[in-house]
Amino acid sequence: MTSAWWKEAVFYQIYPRSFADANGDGIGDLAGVISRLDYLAWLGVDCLWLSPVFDSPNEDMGYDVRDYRAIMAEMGTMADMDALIAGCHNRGMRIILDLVANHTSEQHDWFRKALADPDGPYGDYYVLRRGTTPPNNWESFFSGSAWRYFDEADRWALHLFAPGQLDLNWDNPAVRAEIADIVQFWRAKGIDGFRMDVTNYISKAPGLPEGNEFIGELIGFTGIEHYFYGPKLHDYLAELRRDGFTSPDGEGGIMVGETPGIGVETGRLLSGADRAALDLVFNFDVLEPPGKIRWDDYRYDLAYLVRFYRDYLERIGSNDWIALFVENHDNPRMISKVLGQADRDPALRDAVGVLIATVQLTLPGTPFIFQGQEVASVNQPFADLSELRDVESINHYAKLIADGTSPADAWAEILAGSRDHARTPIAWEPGGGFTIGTPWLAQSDPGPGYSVAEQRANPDSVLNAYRELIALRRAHPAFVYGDVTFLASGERGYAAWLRTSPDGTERWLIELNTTGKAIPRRIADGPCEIALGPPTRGERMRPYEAVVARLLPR
Ligand code: ISL
Ligand code: CA
Repeated sequence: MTSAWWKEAVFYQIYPRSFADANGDGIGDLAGVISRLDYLAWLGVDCLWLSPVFDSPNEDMGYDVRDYRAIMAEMGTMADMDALIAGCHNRGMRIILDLVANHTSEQHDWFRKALADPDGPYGDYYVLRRGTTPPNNWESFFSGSAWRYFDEADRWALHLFAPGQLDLNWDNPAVRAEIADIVQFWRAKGIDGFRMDVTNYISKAPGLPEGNEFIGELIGFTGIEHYFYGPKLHDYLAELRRDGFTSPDGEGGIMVGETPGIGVETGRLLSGADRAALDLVFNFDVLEPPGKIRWDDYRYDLAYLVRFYRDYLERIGSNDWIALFVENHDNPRMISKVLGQADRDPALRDAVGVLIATVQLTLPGTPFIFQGQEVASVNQPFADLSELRDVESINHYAKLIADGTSPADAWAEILAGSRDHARTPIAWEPGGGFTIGTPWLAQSDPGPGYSVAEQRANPDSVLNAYRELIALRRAHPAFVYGDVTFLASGERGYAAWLRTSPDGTERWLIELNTTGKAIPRRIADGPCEIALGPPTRGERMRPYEAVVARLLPR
C-alpha cells in the first residue's frame, strides 16, 4: 500500500456561507473561517475543503461560477484567501477548494460571448443546438427539461442543473485547457487540490442521444445514462491531472471526485491508483439504502452503513482507497435520518453521533466530516417554504404541487430531504454566534447543550468524542494502513471489526450496537484497554453503543 498524505488525513468540509460571518451581513465569509482556524486545529482535522467561494450570482449558492479567478464579493477578497491558505499551512493543515467545472453561470464571460456570437469560438465552449424543440428529452436535476432556449442566439443550451448553470463542452480542447489553467492558477496560490463537482458528468455521449424513459423513471432523471460515465471521461480526467494538477516539480494536488451515481466498479476505474484519473471518489450509495431516495421520510438503519462500507472495502483492490462520509451540504443530517425528524432525545442523539464518528474514523479510508456533524447537528423544524433558500427544494416543491401532490405530502418530502438542513448556520454559542446580523438562512437551533461552546466544555460531548477519535487515528497506524477484519456487520444489531497495525503489534476491536435497543455483546471479554465507550465491556450493549478497545496479550 503506497502511503499518501490524503490517506492519513481527516478532511473537514466547510460550507462557508453558513460557517462564520465576520462582518455582520448575515453571510459567512473567509474572514469568518480564518477566525475559527484555531477551533479546527484543536479538533485535529488535517485538511479543509471549502464549498465554492468563487465569484458567482448564487443561483445555486456558488455552484454557478462567474469568474474562477475571483473571490465572491460576499466571501471577501483574494487577500483573505491568501491569508486563509497561509493560516491553514501555518497550523500544519491543508486546504482544498471546490472546482465546479461541469458548468458555469450564465453570467460567465464565456457564456456571454457564446450568446453574442454562437458561431464564434465561444459558441463551442457550451452545448448549444438549433431547433424548434428541445434537442432531446434529457431532464434537469433541478426539475424540468435540461434545455433552455436563448432567443438572442437562437440556440438551445444544455443545463443539467439550474437554468443559469450551463454545461461546458468538454469535447472542445480549448475548454479543457481553460480548466487546466484555472487549476494551475490555484495550485500556484498554494491550495492542495480540488473537490471536483459532478466530475463524472463532463463527457456526454456523441450525438446527445435520447434518454431511455424507463431508466429515467427508475433513476428520476431522463438521459443520465448518456453522461454519468461518458466515453471520454477517463481521458479528460487523466489529461487534467497531467496539465492542471501536476506542478512543474512533479508534485500533484489531490483530485477528489464528486461522482453521483457512480457504482463501486465504475468508481474503481476512476480512483484506482493505476488509472491516473482521480484520487478519491464519493460513492453516494451509502446515503440511502436501495429503494429509498432523499425525499423519503424513513429511518436509516445503521447496520446498512456498516454493511455498505464492508462490501465496498471487500470489493476494491489493494491499489484503491475509499472516502468515508455520511453528510455534506446536499443532504439532511444523518442523526435525523436514523432517529426520525423530530427526535432530539439527547442520550440517543449523542450515542448515534458517536457511533457515526466511530465508523468514519476507524474504518480504512479517508474520513470527510461535514461542518456541524461534530456537534451532533440535527435537521431543522422548518415551518414552511418561505424559510428555505435552496433552488432545488423550491423547484421540487413547485413540481410536486404541479403534478397534483397534496401540499401536506409535498411539504413532508421537503422536510425529509431539503439540502437546507445541512446549510443552517453553525451555532457557535447558545443562541447563535454565527453573525451579529440577520443570517441568510434561519439560524439553527440545536437545542440546549449542542452549541459548539457547550460541546467543547462538556468532556462527554459528541464533539470531544470526535476529537479523541481523530487523535487516536493519528496516533495509531492500525487505523490508517492497518488490515481490517469484519467479525459481524449488523446482523441482529451487532457489528464489529478488528484493525491490526501493519507491523502486527497492535490490535484494536471496534464494536457497535446499530439499533436503538439493548442487545447482547456477541464477542467474549478479553484483556483490553477501552479508548472509547463504557468503562467495562458488560454483557449487554446500550442502544447505539460504540466501543473502541485495544486488545492486550492474554
Ligand atoms: O442534490 C442533488 C440533486 O438531486 C444531488 O444529486 C446533487 O445535485 C449532486 O450530487 C451534484 O451536486 C453538486 O453539484 C450541484 C450542486 O447543486 C451541489 O450543491 C453540488 O454538491 C450542481 O453544481
Ligand atoms: Ca459576511
